[in-house]
Amino acid sequence: MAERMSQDLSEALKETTKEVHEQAENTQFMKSFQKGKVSLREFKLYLASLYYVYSALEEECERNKDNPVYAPVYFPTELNRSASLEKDLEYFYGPTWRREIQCHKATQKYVDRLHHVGQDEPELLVAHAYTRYLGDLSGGQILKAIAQKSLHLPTTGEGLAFFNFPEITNIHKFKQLYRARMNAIPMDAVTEKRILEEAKRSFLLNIEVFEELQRLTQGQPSANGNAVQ
Ligand code: VER
Repeated sequence: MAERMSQDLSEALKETTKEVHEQAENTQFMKSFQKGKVSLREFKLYLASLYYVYSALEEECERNKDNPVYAPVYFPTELNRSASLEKDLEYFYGPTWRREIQCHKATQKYVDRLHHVGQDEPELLVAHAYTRYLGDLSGGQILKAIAQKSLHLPTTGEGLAFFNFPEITNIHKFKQLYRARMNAIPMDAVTEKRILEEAKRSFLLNIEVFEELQRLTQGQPSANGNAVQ
């Protein structure tokens, strides 16, 4: 506790989420993703789930853009993912994509939490933004290369807009700026502790989404996105 109070939020977040990060990396879904064994069907469901998550996250970021507990890390031009996800979903599902996707239970639970936080506990929103956006700017870049290769996607980047951040010229520098901005958010020790807990919670919500995705696709392995049998 005492040492945490003198530590920057960015360092505390990294340290506190180390274990859940490992847990997330070791979910069956992420393990097969890393091995290049993700099927098109799984990838499509993953993007659909992310679409609901980012729509909720970005709606709440918008709501709190002038709130001092969130404003320093409000970077919509650089970070927003919902428009990129819409493009990817259109690429994979076609023009009727909105009617083809569904918000499954674990995704809905995550979405509900994001709205609750954005509306009732906005000081915790930074934890959710950290987990997703810094993750996308880190491991996400590894996953992009794997997805492109294993799903045989065009090198022109179609279907992979989610992983591209055209408004960020230097990812490393941007992450440093983001950390500095997180550290500049004024907060007391109790709030910092709640943010750290919320970050762990957001990882767990992601893990539940991956586990659900795995269950949804179990028994229906397919390389081309069509159900086998
Ligand atoms: Fe992670 N990640 N990650 N990651 N990540 C890094 C940093 C980082 C990696 C690799 C890396 C997730 O999954 C993966 C997150 C969040 C998340 C590296 C640095 C791999 C290879 C995978 C999956 C296979 C997931 C699922 C999440 C969250 C949902 C964050 C927040 C960070 C920044 C840590 C910090 O504070 O610097 C190589």
